[in-house]
Amino acid sequence: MAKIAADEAGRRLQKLPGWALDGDAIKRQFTFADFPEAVAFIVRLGFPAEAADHHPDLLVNYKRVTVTYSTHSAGGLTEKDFDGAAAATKIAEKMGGK
Ligand code: H2B
Repeated sequence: MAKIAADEAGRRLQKLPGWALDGDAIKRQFTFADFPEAVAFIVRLGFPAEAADHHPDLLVNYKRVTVTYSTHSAGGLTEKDFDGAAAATKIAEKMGGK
């Protein structure tokens, strides 16, 4: 899978509010109503991630979940990371995550 250059990554991030470049990755923190909702978000995101064979790094702090995507095999960002970020955003929004 082809790596996406930093300038192109910046353009794509404009369509993903809240997401930011973090080195070779993109990252966003979502806040949910409570801890179980934060964990439910992770479980829900797990299914499309597994289906796509593309797995985010996930960090839970109480009701906040930080989602980080990069393509390890490419050593940077690829299309799959932006697809994952869009999927995570959609799931979070459906759950009332902010
Ligand atoms: N997820 C991410 N984020 N990057 C990868 O390079 C990657 C992955 N590779 N999930 C996949 C699994 C690979 O290890 C398997 C064998 O397809």
